[in-house]
Amino acid sequence: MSNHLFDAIRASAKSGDATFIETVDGQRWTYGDVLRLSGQIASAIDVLGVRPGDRVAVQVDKSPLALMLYLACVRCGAVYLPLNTAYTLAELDYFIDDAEPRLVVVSSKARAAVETVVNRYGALVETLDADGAGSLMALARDEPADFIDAARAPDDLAAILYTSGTTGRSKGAMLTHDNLLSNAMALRDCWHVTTTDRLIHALPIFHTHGLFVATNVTLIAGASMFLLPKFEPDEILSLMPRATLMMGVPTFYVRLLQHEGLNRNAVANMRLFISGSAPLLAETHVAFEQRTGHAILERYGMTETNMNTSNPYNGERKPGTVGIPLPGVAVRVTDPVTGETLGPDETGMIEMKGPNVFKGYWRMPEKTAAEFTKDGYFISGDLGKIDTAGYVHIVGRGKDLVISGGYNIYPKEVESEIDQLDGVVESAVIGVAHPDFGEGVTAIVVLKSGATLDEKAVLAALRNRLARYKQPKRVIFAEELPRNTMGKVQKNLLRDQYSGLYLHAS
Ligand code: MLC
Ligand code: AMP
Repeated sequence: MSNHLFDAIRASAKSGDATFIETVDGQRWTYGDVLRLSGQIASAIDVLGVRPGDRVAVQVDKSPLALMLYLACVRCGAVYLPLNTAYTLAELDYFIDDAEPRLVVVSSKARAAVETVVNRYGALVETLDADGAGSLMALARDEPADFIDAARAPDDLAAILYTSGTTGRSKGAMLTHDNLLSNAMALRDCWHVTTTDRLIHALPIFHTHGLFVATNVTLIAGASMFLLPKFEPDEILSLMPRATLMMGVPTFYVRLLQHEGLNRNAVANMRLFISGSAPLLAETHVAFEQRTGHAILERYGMTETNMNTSNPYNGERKPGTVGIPLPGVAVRVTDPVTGETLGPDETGMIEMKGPNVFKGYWRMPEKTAAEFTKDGYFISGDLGKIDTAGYVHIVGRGKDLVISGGYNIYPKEVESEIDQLDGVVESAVIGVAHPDFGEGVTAIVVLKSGATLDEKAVLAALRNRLARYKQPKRVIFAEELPRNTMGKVQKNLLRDQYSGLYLHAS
């Protein structure tokens, strides 16, 4: 029987002895381990009653076994649903309610609290810790490794990744086996990734970047990686002499540039540095090239579409652009009002179509239909242009979204929480230029007369409601919010007014 994504991964794991992962404490996980452990975990999940098409929600710390769990889900036909470890119980509740997973896997320390939420929905709860402790591996260890993979066609779901909504609640982007496989193969070829490559993997594994771009490309190329629990500049510099490749969000590069150890000597063994998930400032690109001799390769993607464009491996990597469409992916810029396709250098809505583009939002057919054009292009919400050489430039966003350190924050979600607080009339949440995170989440709040709320009190009230990265870095009080004649809050004026707020932050 054929399992579209895993068959391809299996084919790349030609030598069982080849390394897939090395951890910072020197432990090595081979491709043979990948087949064995993912098979045992798939058997355990099967015994628990998870059937093809069932969702498996996972909120665990980053570890090699967490990746084996992802692969086990692919093998048994389950739909993998990774959740940011920073999500609070209030946030988790929504995802479990919406996705109705059969199984929820969390860390041992979170089990009791998570069960208070999950028990309401009748899902099973198992635990997995970074060191392999927990109930899931206790079950898996006694299972056979030669699991027979569930048959999965290219169009079957492999994963659901939630992306917050600009209006209303988060939407689950449904990604198929072929969305993931076609994109991993395109990126492997575009970036010339081979078995001799070793990737520095310091990204979280609950988003497209760390899970699909970094991990799937490594697997499909039969390459290896250093799997780090988190971004740590000292550690990354110490690994560079044994690595060839790094993928990161712009904050990684900003922070590496602040490290005095970053120089040509330190990167002598490195072949390629890749950036994405948020805009890389041209000045960061230039500074990095001056210090290291490496032109960072910037690419552009989204949860819904995987990767769409990339600067070339050979050829000019233009700072401030996200490169040209990947093979098989069509990208165009249209007039946001008429929908007409625009010519070179004209700014409009970026739209894309191809095998990378998702199947739709989980149980939201109307929202799905609204995000596609009649001729099947996905409307990205990003504004940009394509220059005469075919390079895509992202010049802004048509959607109200803040990107902080590569994480998306939808202002509406934060505003709704603030507006519920006693004493608040209304609020506007904006992204303000931040030297470390790219944009800093900033709340402008209007209080009722006589209300005594201060910045500390607002932040304290949000602590258990929103993941830490969504919480404002600053809360500013104003008499009123600027509005246009239609009554719409003019966030552009607020962004201008507070543009210098974080200038001296680090
Ligand atoms: C952490 N904090 C953040 C934050 N990350 N605040 C805002 N934005 C962020 N991204 C909080 C911490 O909780 C902490 O709060 C304080 O800010 C400072 O933390 P830190 O120690 O400096 O943060 P650190 O752990 O080093 O994390 C920063 C980071 C991390 C940039 C390394 O956020 C990261 O790995 N980002 C990558 C996100 C990513 O993978 N995105 C891809 C999405 S996929 P306190 O209160 O404790 O001080 C996608 C599609 C595509 O977009 O194209 O790829
Ligand atoms: P997410 O929903 O987390 O997948 O984030 C996707 C969004 O991140 C895109 O719609 C863009 O706005 C942004 N993004 C991703 N890569 C880049 C990039 N290289 N430059 C600018 N913005 C980017």
